[in-house]
Amino acid sequence: MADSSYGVLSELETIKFVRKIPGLFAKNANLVCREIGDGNLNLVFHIKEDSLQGKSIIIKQALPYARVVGESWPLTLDRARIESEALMIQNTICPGSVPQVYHYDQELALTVMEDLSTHIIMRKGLIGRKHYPYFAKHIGTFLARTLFLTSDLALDPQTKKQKVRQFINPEMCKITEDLVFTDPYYDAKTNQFNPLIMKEVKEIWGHVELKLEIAKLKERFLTHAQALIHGDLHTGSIMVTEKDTKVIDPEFACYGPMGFDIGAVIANLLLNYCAHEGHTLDQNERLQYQDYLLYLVEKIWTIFEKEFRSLWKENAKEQFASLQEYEDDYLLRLLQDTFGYAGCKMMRRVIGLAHVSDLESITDPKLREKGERLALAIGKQLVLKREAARDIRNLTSLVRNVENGKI
Ligand code: SR1
Ligand code: MG
Repeated sequence: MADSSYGVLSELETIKFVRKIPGLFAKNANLVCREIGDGNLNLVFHIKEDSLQGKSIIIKQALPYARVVGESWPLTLDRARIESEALMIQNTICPGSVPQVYHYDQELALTVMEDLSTHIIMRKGLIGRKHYPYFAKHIGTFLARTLFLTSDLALDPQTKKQKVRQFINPEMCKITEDLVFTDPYYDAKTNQFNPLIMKEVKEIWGHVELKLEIAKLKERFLTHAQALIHGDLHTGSIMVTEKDTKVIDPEFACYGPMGFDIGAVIANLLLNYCAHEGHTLDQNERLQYQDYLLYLVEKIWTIFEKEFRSLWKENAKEQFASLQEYEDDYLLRLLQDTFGYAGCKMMRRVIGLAHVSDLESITDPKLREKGERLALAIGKQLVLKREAARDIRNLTSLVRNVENGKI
């Protein structure tokens, strides 16, 4: 591997690389490295000092293609820059909410960052019906702070436009445009879904009113540079302990609609809700956990709204910010976007290329179809009814009504 050009690192090369970074490990430290990545796109190396209490770090290296598909799907290495710069901004705006970045190497498209081995991927915890008492507070605050403080509400227009330029991320956005907003709504080659739900999928492909609403939401994603969004904020991009929450993987970050991030968190809690139709066969246990998930959804929005309004009062620079009607209208539009994007994100995970392990880990397709059908039905209604939304409780009652066959 030449010093000044990109090359995919082996575990041994990764050890050699970290030894050269000043201040990370002692000169003679005995280092052990393991590639542990199981995501769709990158290599992830865990490097640890081979001693009790030994220090450890993570190195994430972007591959020049999507790992999940292979070399036939080339992908920009610039996503490593986007990720490291987004992490640094998020850590400044909302300290401790993301892994700390120790080093970024442009040539090798890699970021050296804090090891979060004490945390687990939240999706796994939710499949195991775990409770996270601080999660709503943490993620509601993260969303409010990162979205408000990177928007035109808080930044002067010049600074904001420089940030828009810094986070131009066309290749990663194209993945979202295709996989979230386009392919699931027609018979695209990339789609993959359980043949047992063919009828429901075809109903979606033929639903003109629904496709019109998806087209509007896609257009808004393409054109509405509202705030620096994470861009892929599902529960696989969140690591948790009972007391702590860390948001990871902002390689899809770009300027986009705030509701896209809020909707992503909510969609993934609802996908988990649907998956318990197959995972948790004891009805009492299932209903209890599903109630908990809906409680989380309401609490996340409530905390988000409270924090967003308080940032508005204290930090808004926009001249019209003192107009109470503008603040209320802004929040209402955010809520409606949240409904819409949550709906899109639920349907894409059932029909499109990339699924979620909440549903995929139900190996029997007959058992899985119930949750998949429910996810499609909820997703569809969230998109169709979004303009009628006035309150987050409209969302949780929509979920219950769909489940009870009332809509
Ligand atoms: C090829 S990438 C597929 C999906 O994985 C990521 O987590 C994003 O959600 C993307 O759409
Ligand atoms: Mg990711």
